[in-house]
Amino acid sequence: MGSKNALITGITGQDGAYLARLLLEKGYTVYGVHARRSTDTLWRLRYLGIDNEIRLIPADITDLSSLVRSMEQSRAQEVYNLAAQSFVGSSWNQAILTAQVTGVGVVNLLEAVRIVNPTARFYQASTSEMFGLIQESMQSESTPFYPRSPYGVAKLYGHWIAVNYRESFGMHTSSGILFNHESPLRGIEFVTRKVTDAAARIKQGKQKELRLGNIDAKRDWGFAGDYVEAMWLMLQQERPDDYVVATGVTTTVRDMCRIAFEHVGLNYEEHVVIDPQFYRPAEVDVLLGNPAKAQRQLGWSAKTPLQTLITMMVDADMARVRRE
Ligand code: NAP
Ligand code: F7E
Repeated sequence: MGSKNALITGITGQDGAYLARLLLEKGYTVYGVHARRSTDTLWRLRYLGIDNEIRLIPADITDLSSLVRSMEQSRAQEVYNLAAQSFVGSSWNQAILTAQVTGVGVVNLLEAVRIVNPTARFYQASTSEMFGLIQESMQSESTPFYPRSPYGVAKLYGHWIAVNYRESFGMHTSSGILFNHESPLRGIEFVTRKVTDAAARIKQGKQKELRLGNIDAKRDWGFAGDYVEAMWLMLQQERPDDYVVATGVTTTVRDMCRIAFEHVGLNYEEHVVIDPQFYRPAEVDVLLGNPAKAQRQLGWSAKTPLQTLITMMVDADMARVRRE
């Protein structure tokens, strides 16, 4: 079998970098949609040592013609749509941008696939945020959705339009309903990285306190490196489908802080300050995924417990802060 071509949008993000590395290891030729920015966005690809192995195509998820060109240039048989305005906290202040990038961006890419190569397999990065105000204590593929942020609403559009293109046009579109997943490559605005970075800085005398919002919120956190394997597996199935990808364990932000600070010999209670500016207009209090279908049909399960994940992130931040 000749090597396959894959196109990844959001390749400069956390998941894009890990997925690109996985596909390169599997012998794919990897193309990435690269949105123009005035700042350096290639640091994650450099961190993984793969920046020279990716073929970047200048394009934007809001610009259909650039996506058509990306499909033509890459001749991709597999398309992974990871591009998004992905920070829930910003989505209330940038609701329209979030709708355009995270929602309408999906149909732009589906159209580009339909125009250029409708047989290409398509992965949509759906999210547990679509469950929002949870309707069942453990969320599975059949749990009703109730998004609680402009981000969650935009993702719900993306999810259903991917289902719609599957059912209307027979396209091979699959959605991974991924619960929170983290790594040393996580953006600093997300709570795990904010905490692990702060623990490292406080330990090394470069920061005194850590200001957080609702630390009683609970999340089902896994390791991004594990989760990108589930994305790939979905596109290897004969039939497209939707899958919850999660660990099946939920933990408070408070306990996650405790793990991070204890790893460097600190007590989080002496450093965390509650700051209402980090409260959200509507909170998702608790998320807990049921990954049984992914386990059964894909043979996938999460490998990295939260303790291992958070200590890995603290160690990476300790080294990063030391180098600064
Ligand atoms: P991330 O680190 O925030 O990466 C987002 C990516 O989207 C970046 O590469 C960004 O490019 C790109 N992007 C933003 N606007 C764009 C535009 N207009 N055109 C093209 N690209 C654009 O997110 P992530 O954590 O890797 O997550 C990957 C995907 O999974 C996202 O769709 C996210 O919503 C979804 N998801 C994430 C989680 C999670 O816990 N991580 C869970 C469920 C679903 P720049 O670097 O140039 O800004
Ligand atoms: O917040 C609480 C916050 O921003 C987690 C994205 O990848 O996962 C992510 O969305 C929890 C929330 O992630 C702070 O209120 C308290 O309850 O790390 P987060 P998120 O909102 O769950 C989903 C699955 C996605 O799809 C998204 O793209 O932590 N929290 N204090 C805080 N959160 C932040 N960011 N900062 C705080 O100071």
